[in-house]
Amino acid sequence: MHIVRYRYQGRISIGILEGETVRRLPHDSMSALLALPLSDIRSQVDAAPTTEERPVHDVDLLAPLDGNTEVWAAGVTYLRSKDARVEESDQASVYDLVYDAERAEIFFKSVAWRVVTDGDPVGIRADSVNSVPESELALVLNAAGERVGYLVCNDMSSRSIEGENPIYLPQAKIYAGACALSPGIAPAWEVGAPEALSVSCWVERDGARVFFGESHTGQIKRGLDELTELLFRADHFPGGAVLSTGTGIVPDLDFRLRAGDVIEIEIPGVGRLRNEVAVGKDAFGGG
Ligand code: DO4
Ligand code: MG
Repeated sequence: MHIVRYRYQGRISIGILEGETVRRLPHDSMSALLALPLSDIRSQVDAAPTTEERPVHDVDLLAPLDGNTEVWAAGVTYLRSKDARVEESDQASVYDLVYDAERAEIFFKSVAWRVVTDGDPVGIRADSVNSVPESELALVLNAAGERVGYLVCNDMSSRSIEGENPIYLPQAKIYAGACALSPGIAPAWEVGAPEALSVSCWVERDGARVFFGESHTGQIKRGLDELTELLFRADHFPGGAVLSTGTGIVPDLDFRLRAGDVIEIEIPGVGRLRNEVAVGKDAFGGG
């Protein structure tokens, strides 16, 4: 079962996708649902009415967020990510330090309207010479910071821009098509053990697989509750938040995404993303 946003005959709704059927929930938006306490969300999802049901192939599944729900991300939470930053950067010590520090790295990633989803293009910046996908488990948190569910996130990143100077991080991480989330939120009460999920990522170019990587959420250095507590420590999220937990898969430094590459990321039990790479902001709308 997944909680989804979808368009049917021009109207955007949120609902429950189960098997081949979408059932509409009585909420105007995902951000309105994420404003509620977890117990209310769970009882409304579990008791979704069957009065408005549609076959999933009759609807367009949309990016899962809207309104004031923000996307944040943690970084350098896996050894592979720390090693990859040390390799790409002239300022290697900041990554060694943050990997072991008490305070994790957390950065703003996207407003809801910039998020793309399965089947949409993902972007690389025209001024980036080395861009890669980052395959991540993302937490979906309500306004109270309770864990509602999980998504697959592709934290598209420019290694060359961040590698030049870590202070360029926002430019390496926030641009058109940089944040992809799988379309359905897998409810936390159905996923079971989020520390026991496998993550895989592959890239196809001209029909051939040019990259494959795997990781496991058990390899993460930080606790999921620790990352959530840090995000909520000093701010309010009235429409909830998505917190991507960092990547354990980084291609070797000589791998660079190109226009037309197709990236697939899968976390069994959570979701899947398949996106073609586009270069520059013109492939993406303005809102
Ligand atoms: O420090 C840069 C961010 C790293 C990141 O996004 C990750 O580890 O996933
Ligand atoms: Mg990342």
